[in-house]
Amino acid sequence: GLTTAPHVAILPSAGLGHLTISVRLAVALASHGCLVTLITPCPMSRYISDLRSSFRHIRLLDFDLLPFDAPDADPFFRQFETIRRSANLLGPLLASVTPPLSAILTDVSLLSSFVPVTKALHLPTYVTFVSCAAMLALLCVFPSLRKSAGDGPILSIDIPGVGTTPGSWIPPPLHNPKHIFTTQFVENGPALLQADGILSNTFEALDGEILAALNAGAVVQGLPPVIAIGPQEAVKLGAAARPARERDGWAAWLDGQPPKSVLYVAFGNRTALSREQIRELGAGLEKSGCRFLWVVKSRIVDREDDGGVELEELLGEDYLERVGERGVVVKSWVDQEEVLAHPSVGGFLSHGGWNSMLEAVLHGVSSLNWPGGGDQRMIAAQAEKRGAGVWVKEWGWCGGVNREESAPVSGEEIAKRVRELMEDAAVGEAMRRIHEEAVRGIRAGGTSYEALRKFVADLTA
Ligand code: BUP
Repeated sequence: GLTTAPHVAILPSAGLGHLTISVRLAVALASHGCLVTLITPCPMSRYISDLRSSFRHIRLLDFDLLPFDAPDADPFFRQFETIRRSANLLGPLLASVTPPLSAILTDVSLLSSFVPVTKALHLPTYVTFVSCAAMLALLCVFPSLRKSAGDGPILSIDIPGVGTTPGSWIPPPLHNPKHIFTTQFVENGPALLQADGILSNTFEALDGEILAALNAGAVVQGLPPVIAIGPQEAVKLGAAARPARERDGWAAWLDGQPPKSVLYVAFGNRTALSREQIRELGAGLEKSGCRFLWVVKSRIVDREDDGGVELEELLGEDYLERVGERGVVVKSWVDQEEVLAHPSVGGFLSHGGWNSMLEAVLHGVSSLNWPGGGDQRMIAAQAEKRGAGVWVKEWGWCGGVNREESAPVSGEEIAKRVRELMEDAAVGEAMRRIHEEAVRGIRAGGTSYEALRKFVADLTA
C-alpha cells in the first residue's frame, strides 16, 4: 500500500550540547526520509533563528514554558527546571501537530518528566542519549547502587560490560543523594524501561562491548534496544552555512600554519578554569613551543553570554605580545568543527565533553582529555581504552568547581604533555584507526548509518 513518511518530534534538553545533538539528529532523520519537528523550548534566540533560516525542511515548534524563577541558579539548571516543570503543557501541543506524530525522541535528562505525557498520548517514545555507553549503563544500575550506599559516598561500581569503575570517576554530584542531578538520575534510570528504544550518539568501535552487554539484558533486564547511531556529524548553521562569508581572524591564521602543527585548546561551554589555572595553562602553552589556538573561558556560560573579562586581565599584560604569531587566543567561541576539520590542526587539549571527544574522533585529531566534571572521567576512560584520547589521571579535574581544593597543574607539566601529544606517533596512529572506524560507521552500509535507517524503516512499517 501507500506509505507516508513517519513524522518524528524531537525534544531537546537545556544546554547547547543537548540542543546541538538534537539538531544533528533532526537533519540526519530528515535525510533518511522522516518529517521532523524540532520542539524548541530554549530561549537561545540566535541559534534557533540560524536554524530556522538554514533548514527550511525541519519544522520548529515553539514550546512556551511556564515561568520559573530561580535567579541564583546556574542558567543551565534554571533552563532545565523550566522545561521539566512545563511537561504538562506539551501534551496538547503534541496532540495538535499535523500530520500526527509517529514517535517522539526525548532527551534522557527529561525522560521521567515527559514519559507520562507521551505515554498518555500512546506515542512511541524514544530516548536520545548523549554520553558514553558506560554512562548509560551507570544510569541503569544507579538507583539500586544509591540505595545500598545510604547517605554515604559510592566507592566503586561493577557493571557488566563496563568492568570496575572507581567512585571518583562518576559525576561528582552523584555522591550527594540530595543533589538535583542525583534525584533526576535516580528517576530517569527506571524510566528507560518505559521507552521504546534508546538512540545513543556513540558507535560500535568505541563502545561495542558495553552496547552488547546493554542489549543482552546483562546490565538491567527489560531495557529497550540501544541503537548506536553516532558520531552524528555537524550541521552548518546561519552565517557558517553561507559560502561567501568573511573568514574569522583565527581561521585566516590557521590557513597560514603548516599541516597538523596547531594545538587547539578548548574546554567546552560549561567548563571554566580558575584564574590561576588559566595562567599556568598559558605558561605551559608558551613553554611548549607549539603553535596553538586557545579558547579562553573564565566563567560558566553558554555561547550567547561572553563573560566580560578582558584577555589581558586573565593572561597578564604582555602575554599576547610574547606569544606573537605563534598562538591565537580567542574569548568564548569559535566554530569548533571548523577548527578540528582544518588541516593545520594536529592536536586537541580538551575537557573531553562527549561532543568534543566525538568531534575529535570524526576529524582524527589526537586529543588529550582533561576532564572538568560530570561524565567526563567516564568518557576519558573509555576514550583512552580505544585510542580516542590520552588521559593524564594525575591532573585531576580541570574545572573550577571540582578543582577548588587542589593546586593548579603547572605550566611545566602541561608543556611536557602537550609536546608529547603533538609528537607521539603511537597516539596519532591509534586516533587514525578509531577515526577510520567512526567514519566507516556513518557512511552508507556502516553500522551507525544502517541502524538509523532501520530505525526509520521500523517507524514506517
Ligand atoms: Br568552547 C566551544 N565552539 O568555542 P561538549 C564549543 N563548541 O563550537 P560541554 C564550539 O560546543 P554541554 C567553542 O563543538 C561541541 O559541539 C563543540 O559540547 C561546541 O561539552 C559543544 O564537548 C561542546 O559535550 O557540554 O559544552 O561541556 O553543553 O552538554 O554541557
